[in-house]
Amino acid sequence: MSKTAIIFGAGGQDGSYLSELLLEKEYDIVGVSRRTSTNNTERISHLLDDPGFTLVEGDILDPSSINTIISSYKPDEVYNLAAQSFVAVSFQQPSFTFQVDTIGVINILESIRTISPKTKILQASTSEMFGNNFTEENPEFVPYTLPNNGYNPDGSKYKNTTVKFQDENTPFAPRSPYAIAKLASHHLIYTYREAYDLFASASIMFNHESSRRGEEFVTRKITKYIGSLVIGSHRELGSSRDQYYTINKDDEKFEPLRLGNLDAKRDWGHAIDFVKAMYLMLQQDKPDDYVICTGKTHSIREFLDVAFGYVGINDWSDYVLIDPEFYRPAEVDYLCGRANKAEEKLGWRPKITFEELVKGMVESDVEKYSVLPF
Ligand code: NAP
Ligand code: G4F
Repeated sequence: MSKTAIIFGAGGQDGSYLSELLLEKEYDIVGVSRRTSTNNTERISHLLDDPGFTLVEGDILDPSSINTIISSYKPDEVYNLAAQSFVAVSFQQPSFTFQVDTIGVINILESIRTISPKTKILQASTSEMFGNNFTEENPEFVPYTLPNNGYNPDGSKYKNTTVKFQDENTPFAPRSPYAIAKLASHHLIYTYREAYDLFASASIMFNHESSRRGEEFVTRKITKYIGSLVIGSHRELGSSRDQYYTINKDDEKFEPLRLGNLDAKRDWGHAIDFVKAMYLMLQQDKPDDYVICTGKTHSIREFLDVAFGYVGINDWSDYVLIDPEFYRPAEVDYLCGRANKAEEKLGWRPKITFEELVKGMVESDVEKYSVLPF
């Protein structure tokens, strides 16, 4: 018999990929999306006619709508991906962020506890909960943490180097209303697991992106901008990559790309890999929390290098303007996860590399936003 899963936030980036994954696994999916006056189901429009996918309206701020959905379907699994997920907005709308990212989670947990206690739930937690904390290790003592087992190409050992990472044992130190609200729900998941024996797990996810990423996040903001710079491609000529795209050099036509802090570092993976981890977490015998990440970190500058480089622009400084408007009141400077537990217990490893991620996003936005169709 096929399993039933409810996905809150089905219309978001992750919700759309998770829906595709669970459909492949022959689940019956109930995708929950809140009512808005404009279309918020664009990312799942290709799934709406699938007999395995049912779209229902519901808002996690409204307990009665959640109760109705949970009692109608008594699902095997619930994935709560619904959130006000933009850190910058959480500084401007802290109360709303708390409502959705904490009270919304209480509403779902209470509904499961009282109506369908055998339902398993996955909560989307975040690496933002670590703030500026990290764990530091000297690889001389833990040589497997560095490439080549901790040896230099000449056979000598790495010396006086420490590796900095976040894993399940790194203490939390949230630095935004978003991170605090998510940390409260993270603790709620643990509390409901302990107090009521619910199968409640949390994926502590580092940044993950895709061509479906919201356009306000820095990666997509950059690739969308690059897409709009391109006015043609020479795909059919089989040219090398730096001759492949024609860039609009008409300065008057294009505003610069306004960005904030370019020195922050993020561990960026692909959403397709991350939704597999979410699924695996609910297939385990016991509920637990897992860090989900790639283990590699890059600054915004490095993202710019690779993304602009992909369309043949090796110096992006003429295109980018630092605008303090995009600085955050408090920044998270360095995120680089270590997913050893997920690898050991779930058999999960990300497959898509940073370079493949950036390439896919640039190509998709060139198709979407380039000035001339080709
Ligand atoms: P996203 O694209 O912003 O999707 C969030 C979804 O939640 C949207 O479909 C949104 O609907 C929905 N939603 C918001 N408020 C709601 C409400 N009150 N009731 C019902 N639905 C509501 O986020 P994502 O990137 O897919 O991330 C999925 C989850 O993982 C989020 O919880 C996020 O905080 C967490 N997370 C993401 C990352 C990442 O790097 N992507 C990393 C760590 C954790 P609308 O379209 O109507 O707004
Ligand atoms: O792309 P961002 O907005 O993502 P951020 O803040 O890391 O949050 C994302 O990842 C979290 C996991 O760690 C999720 F929980 C959360 O839901 C979301 O998906 O910003 C990334 C970095 C920041 O350091 C920011 O200050 O990019 C920097 N940045 C520099 N200029 C900018 C900009 N960010 C945005 N959005 N826009 C800018 O112009």
